[in-house]
Amino acid sequence: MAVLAGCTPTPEATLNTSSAATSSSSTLSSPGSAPSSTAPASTAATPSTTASAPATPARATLTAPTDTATGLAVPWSAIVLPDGTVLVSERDSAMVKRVTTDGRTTTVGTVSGVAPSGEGGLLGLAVDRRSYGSSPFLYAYFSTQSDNRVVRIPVDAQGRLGAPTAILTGIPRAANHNGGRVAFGPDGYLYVTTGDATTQPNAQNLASLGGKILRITTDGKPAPGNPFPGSAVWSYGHRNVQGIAWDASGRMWASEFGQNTWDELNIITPGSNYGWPTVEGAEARSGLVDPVRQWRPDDSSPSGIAIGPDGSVLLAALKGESLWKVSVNADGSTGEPRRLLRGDYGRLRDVLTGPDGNVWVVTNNTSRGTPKAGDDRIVRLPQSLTG
Ligand SMILES: [Ca+2]
Repeated sequence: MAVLAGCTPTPEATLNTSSAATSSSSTLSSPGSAPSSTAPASTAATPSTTASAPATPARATLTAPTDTATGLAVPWSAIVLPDGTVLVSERDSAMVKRVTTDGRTTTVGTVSGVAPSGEGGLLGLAVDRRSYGSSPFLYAYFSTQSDNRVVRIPVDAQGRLGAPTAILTGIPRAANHNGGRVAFGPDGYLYVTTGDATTQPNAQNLASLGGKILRITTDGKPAPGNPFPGSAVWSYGHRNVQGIAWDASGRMWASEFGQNTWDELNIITPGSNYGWPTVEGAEARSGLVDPVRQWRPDDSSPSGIAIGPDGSVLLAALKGESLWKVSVNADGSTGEPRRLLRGDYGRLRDVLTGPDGNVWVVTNNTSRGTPKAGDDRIVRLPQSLTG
């Protein structure tokens, strides 16, 4: 709490200063959103830790989906800093951009060392919300020519990115199945999702970092209490995980791309085997954990996930061009998935609770699919649509 309190006085000043410093790439959109009315809400809306459900203070009222940012090139991951600043990664440009609720977009840095190709490039972003005020670091997952890796990047007082330091290297990389989501759990450790890098045996090989969910310290070491001594592995038997989130009860949820048959939503427990490549989807095999929900890949292909304001799990679906909403009961059981936004915005890459308390989605039509004018975009969704 002390850390968060320390963050609150500066955000708008920081935002404005650095926006001016990098104004060449500024754009204005959403003419209906007056900066003066949205900025205070952005500042006030984020003092929560990852240990609890997303905060829902002073939720901004929207009557319809509203563009927050347009003209992004292959955006991949969007996160909210403790001061309400939203950052988004661009996979192929390796740029990190700041997006404000009133539609301004500025570049805060380009991550060096990224070698984009295929599904690889600059992928996930994360911040440790509890220490960000005293140690402002951004964490990122990206592909080099030879591996995928996690880096720590200092953020200066103007919000600009410094030089990255690699903390975890050697994650298998291929044209496809690179995983790439990173997020701090409620325990304060950094979770990293990887893919099998199209070498299926990686997923069952505990000596490989591929096909896993990893749990590490901010120095990249295996986190204390990991299930396999001396290992960063938290769970295994994954094909390609690109979405993780924790609900208010501390349950960890993960999305996973299927091969031909079943995409998955799993509840992750330490040391568990999620089956790939032995099984795809639920087969009730001894020793393998079944997904709690599954979809045909044409209907879903889920990347980023988030816990929505009402506690549901939200999944951003690429091929399915939808936002799937899965309600969660107190015992962790789930309701029948609801399909939102079907076809409205094309492929969806990520979903988050924005600093205005509403659900935001990030589209992915510029690398695959059919981009509309203004793609790729980040869209704020009204409560009437998402709950
Ligand atoms: Ca599975």
